[in-house]
Amino acid sequence: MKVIYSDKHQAHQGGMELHRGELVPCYEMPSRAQFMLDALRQAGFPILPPRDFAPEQLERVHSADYLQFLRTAYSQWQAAGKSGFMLPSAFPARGQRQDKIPTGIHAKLGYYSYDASTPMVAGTWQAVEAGAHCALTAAALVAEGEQSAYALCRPPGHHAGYATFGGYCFLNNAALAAQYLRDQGKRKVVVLDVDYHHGNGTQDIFWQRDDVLTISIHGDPATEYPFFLGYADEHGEGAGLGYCHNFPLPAGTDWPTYQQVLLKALQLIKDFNPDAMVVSLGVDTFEDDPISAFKLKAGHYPLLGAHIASLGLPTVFIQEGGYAVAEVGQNVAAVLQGFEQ
Ligand code: Q9C
Ligand code: ZN
Repeated sequence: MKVIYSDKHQAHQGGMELHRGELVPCYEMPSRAQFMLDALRQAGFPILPPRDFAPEQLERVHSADYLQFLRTAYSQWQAAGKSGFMLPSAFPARGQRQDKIPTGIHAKLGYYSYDASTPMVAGTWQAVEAGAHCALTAAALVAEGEQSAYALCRPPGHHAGYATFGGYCFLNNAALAAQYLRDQGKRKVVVLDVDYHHGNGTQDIFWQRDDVLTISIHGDPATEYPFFLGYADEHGEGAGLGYCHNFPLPAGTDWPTYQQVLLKALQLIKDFNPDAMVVSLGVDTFEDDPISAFKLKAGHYPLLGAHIASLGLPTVFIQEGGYAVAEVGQNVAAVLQGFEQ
């Protein structure tokens, strides 16, 4: 399968994040993409650049005012006389107004976000837009008839909601890919999220829809990011009721348990009978991931790929998390190789 990659991701280098209440160097760093690119190239996958897409393509899953904010946020920060990375620090909470957009950039950051783990810098928009174009290109290839494609997106996307950033994510690359497949005539699309963290942004975007099924297997939000979504009793709303499924799993989850749950998820997908699939592929389920608590080993990733392939669906893989920097490349390549066998 083709790998879509742009080196524009390098322009996004956050500096520091607030992680579990402590300011630490960003886990989501450029070398992640370099390790993935090296491993995929070595495994023989062809590497292609993204195509260009109209700006309106992003409005299919994000609000216009949010996109305008992302495009201009850093220049607003500079106009306020500030430099370096910027982090939100005040958020609208219970009992406060959700309908007022403050004027200062420091406050706008909080309006459009829900954590302080997602810094922005001067090159963030450039990187994020290129990543979204990688996802859309992979979706276009599959819409045009390829059985699969992989987008090496960095930063990741599945925590980005309709009008919110967080969890290192700004544009929801998986949602953009799923919507693109819908727009190109695939009638039903499933997004299967196997990143360690709940795909809250994807769930948010498709919450009221019955044409895109969202399924996420992840660390229990009672103890794991994003903490405030991803429980098993969330199933969608309105027309979307029944088209969302969450499988929160405890710390220490190993392959036998994971596989059992994966098989349940695959059965739900078969019952839905989609025309195409998007996989939010995080490899932070790895035993040595520094911010996660599952126990998958390198040898399990080809099995994960093979299970996904067993559905026989046209499939777009979108890169999400994975922070054991030296191993992410091998693990991602292993999933794709397992899928192709
Ligand atoms: N107190 C992805 O894997 N941790 N994102 C922040 C906040 C954020 C992970 C902790 C982890 C986000 C795509
Ligand atoms: Zn993750």
